[in-house]
Amino acid sequence: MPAEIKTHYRACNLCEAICGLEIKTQGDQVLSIKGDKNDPLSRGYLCPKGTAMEDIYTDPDRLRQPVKRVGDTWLPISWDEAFATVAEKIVAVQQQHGADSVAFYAGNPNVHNYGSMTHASVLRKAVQSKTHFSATSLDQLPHHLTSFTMYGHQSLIPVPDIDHTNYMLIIGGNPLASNGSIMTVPDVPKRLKAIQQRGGRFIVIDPRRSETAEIADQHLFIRPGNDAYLLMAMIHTLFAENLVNTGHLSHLLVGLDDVRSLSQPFTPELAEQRTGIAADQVRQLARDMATIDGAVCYGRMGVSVQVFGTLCQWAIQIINILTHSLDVRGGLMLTSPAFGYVKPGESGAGHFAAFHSRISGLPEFAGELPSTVMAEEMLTEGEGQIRALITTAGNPVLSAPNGQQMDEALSGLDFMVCLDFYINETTQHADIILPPTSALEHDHYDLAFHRLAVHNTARFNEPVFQPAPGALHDWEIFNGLGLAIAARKGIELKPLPSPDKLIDMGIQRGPYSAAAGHPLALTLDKIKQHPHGIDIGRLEPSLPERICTHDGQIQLLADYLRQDIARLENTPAATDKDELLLIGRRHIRSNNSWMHNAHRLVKGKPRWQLLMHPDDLAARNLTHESQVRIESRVGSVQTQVLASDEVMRGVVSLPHGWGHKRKGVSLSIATEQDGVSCNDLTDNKLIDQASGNAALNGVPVKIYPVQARGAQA
Ligand SMILES: Nc1nc2c(c(=O)[nH]1)N[C@H]1C(S)=C(S)[C@@H](COP(=O)(O)OP(=O)(O)OC[C@H]3O[C@@H](n4cnc5c(=O)[nH]c(N)nc54)[C@H](O)[C@@H]3O)O[C@H]1N2
Ligand SMILES: Nc1nc2c(c(=O)[nH]1)N[C@H]1C(S)=C(S)[C@@H](COP(=O)(O)OP(=O)(O)OC[C@H]3O[C@@H](n4cnc5c(=O)[nH]c(N)nc54)[C@H](O)[C@@H]3O)O[C@H]1N2
Ligand code: SF4
Ligand SMILES: [Mo]
Repeated sequence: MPAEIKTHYRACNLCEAICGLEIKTQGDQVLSIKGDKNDPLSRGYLCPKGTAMEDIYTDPDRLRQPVKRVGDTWLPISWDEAFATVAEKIVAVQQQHGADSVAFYAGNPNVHNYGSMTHASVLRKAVQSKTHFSATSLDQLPHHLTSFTMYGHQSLIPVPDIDHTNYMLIIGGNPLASNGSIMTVPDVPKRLKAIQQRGGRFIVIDPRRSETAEIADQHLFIRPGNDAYLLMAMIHTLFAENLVNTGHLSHLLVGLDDVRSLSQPFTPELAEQRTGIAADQVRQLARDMATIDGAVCYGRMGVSVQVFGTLCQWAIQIINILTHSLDVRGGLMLTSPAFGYVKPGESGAGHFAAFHSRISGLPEFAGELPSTVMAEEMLTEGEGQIRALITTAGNPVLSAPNGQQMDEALSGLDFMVCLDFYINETTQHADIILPPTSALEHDHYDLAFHRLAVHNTARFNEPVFQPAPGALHDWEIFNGLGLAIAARKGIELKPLPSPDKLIDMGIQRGPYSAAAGHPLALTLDKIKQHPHGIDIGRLEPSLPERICTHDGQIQLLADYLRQDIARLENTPAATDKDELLLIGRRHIRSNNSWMHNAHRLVKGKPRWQLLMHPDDLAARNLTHESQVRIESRVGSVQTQVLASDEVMRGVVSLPHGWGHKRKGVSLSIATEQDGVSCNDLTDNKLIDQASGNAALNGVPVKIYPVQARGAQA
């Protein structure tokens, strides 16, 4: 008799949109994956990656058992042997070279997997090293630093109230491809269209006419890395034209006069010179922000991951504050999640510059050093050198700048262990790989992204499939490995209970609990009874009670910003006419570096080429679809160029996460794809100096023709 057909509801955890999926299965087969129409947040939306959840589950290349390296091959081993070997090696390295010689790198999917978030601490406590890196410093570190210094908590990050805004200024974000970031916004195409349908507008500022720019009311090109001039000039204009209105936050603002005086030199005319956006247009943007009711300014990767990333994110907060757009309907608002609600006294506020990296002296944030220094800390001999690495759900060889240097650094380690289910560009360097279950085999509650969602909801999902016999979840690996290391060191350490139990405790202490006197009296059990998710309401104004600074005031200007504003003032304009600025690109069918092994996502026309303006091609005697050599300070790659007026003159665009034809990679579909790694060009020394975040956008490159085979140079 054929197995029964079952219907499951499960959030997709591939990106920040956390769409609800309706998954039909029969036995261990997926029959269909569709958007869950009854999900109160995603309302039936899903993107092509949602259906690829099946491909991860069925992928024959996905590891299902721990493996250890033997020469150039991998030998399956038991969990007991794996944990014992890793414990022995880690403890030996620490005995010989010190506790901090073992480093951690945590990749992006950790925040999409609640068991990793709740349980990584067990392993950390056992290892006791203060050398931590993560994808945060290749991404949203400027947001955390800004929230930490202004509002007193790194996770008190307000998001656009997109469902009620009348004017949205999107700077360096492409939600139509990314489905939103630091703004959980499933169904973003409809939500953007709804702004226009209610008579509002949205404007995109981007060096590329992105998919989002295509449907915007207005798109303005901007020279990469220069947004800070635009934002400072908007602040300048708000003061100069007497447009400042700080509304209900007025009595909370510390440092307003300093902001005014520091913005003085940044005229719209200076912004025009640096950005290419006309001075009058700059003024108009400021006026619109100030005069339109329910306006919001939002900036993402393009402005976070560039040389003035922190200054940009700070200036965006300031613009919202000065135009009475913070904590008001249609503006930038705080979320009220059932778990992880940030209020004064909440742990994990963050700390900054408590210690610095050994070689470049970059500051830590919340206990992490910038990932741009990870390779140099491995390659530079001396006391404190990193000798072993634990990666969890990360692929720094393709994700961090100067990938070739990272490759070399990893190959020189004494020991490396990876929690990952693929043998990819990074994990191929490991001695042992510990593969967790895939997403459909474990339960799920989104810890990170309900906290950033444009509408408050809560949802718990049971596993779609039972895990294969003997398989372990990420959280069980953290428990098992942590205990094995602790036992070897003679430290007493207890395993943590399963993640669902931990979050139930959090929910029962949260704002919708009986303890808080809320009529919903939420518990995890109650949430479980609603597999589509529970609607817990729109975003509501919630300041000043939520501000976590020591005095309850909003600190408009931290000291490091004064230095950074001076740095902006003193940065000369670029003069090298041959130089082009490299920016990234995301595509709806791609997901960072690790979803290129799904046939349904990579089929069709290739998407890894370099985009270049026709005039820039002509100036170099290059033609559409020709092979070019791209050179940066750190490396050189060859790829195909496409002529495109999508990018502004002087700018080229190459997506990251490609370049799978590296030695040792065991991904049968991904390794068939052409394309090079953008991060073989991005520069580990090109950083946002305020935070140490990588500047992966706006990287200076030069481009040359590649001579056809046999042709004379
Ligand atoms: N040039 C350039 N570089 C960039 C960016 C850019 O825009 N341009 N973007 C940056 C950004 S925003 C980010 S977030 C980083 C991402 O950088 P990383 O986090 O380092 O890389 P990912 O590509 O997300 O790799 C994820 C890894 O996790 C594994 N994995 C997936 N799910 C799980 C799981 O549930 N458990 C475990 N244990 N492993 C899992 C995958 O197999 C893969 O190896 O890249 C950054 N790099
Ligand atoms: N399909 C898909 N979705 C994803 C991901 C993915 O890889 N694929 N990754 C996820 C992750 S980890 C993240 S962090 C988010 C990122 O989410 P987003 O930030 O929305 O995504 P990006 O496509 O990186 O958008 C950055 C935009 O900034 C522009 N830009 C580049 N340099 C500059 C500059 O100097 N100034 C300005 N103003 N703009 C600039 C780029 O052209 C691009 O359009 O997406 C998430 N969602
Ligand atoms: S937008 Fe796509 S990848 Fe992101 S959560 Fe939704 S279905 Fe998954
Ligand atoms: Mo990211």
